[in-house]
Amino acid sequence: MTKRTRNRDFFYLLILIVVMVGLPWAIQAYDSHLWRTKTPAGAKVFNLTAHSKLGWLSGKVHGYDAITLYSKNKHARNLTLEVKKGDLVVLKITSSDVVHGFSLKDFGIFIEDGIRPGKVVLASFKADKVGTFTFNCNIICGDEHKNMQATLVVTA
Ligand SMILES: [Cu+2]
Repeated sequence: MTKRTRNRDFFYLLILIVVMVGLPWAIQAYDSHLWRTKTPAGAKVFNLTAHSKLGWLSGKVHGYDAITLYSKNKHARNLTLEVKKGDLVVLKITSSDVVHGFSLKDFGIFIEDGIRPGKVVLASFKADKVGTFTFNCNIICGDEHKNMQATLVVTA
């Protein structure tokens, strides 16, 4: 191997590393930039994942993680979200398996056209009343559909 081919190989390796590190970074940066424009400053942002067996999970959970991490951890299921009165709440909702819906009827939010795996649907509202509210799935998604309920607590 001559010095010249070694330099060239090194150059290509460098490009490969830049692409492999830079591309995910750029996608991440672009993604968070997009979300920043959609979520006003000061908003309480929650990630929610719907799962047809486990209910509402906290965070953005992939299907395989839902099964391995959450099936043993009952506390992770059907979570409770807590906010204060006056908070602007943004829910970033996704699915880990089938098509789900979302309804939080006390705040007039109904998503019936589907929450699909790999897609994030936004729901935002102002928590303008104190109390304990239930949100659920409004698309029949399986045997456990009726148990897909979770709680929003708005404190004074
Ligand atoms: Cu569902």
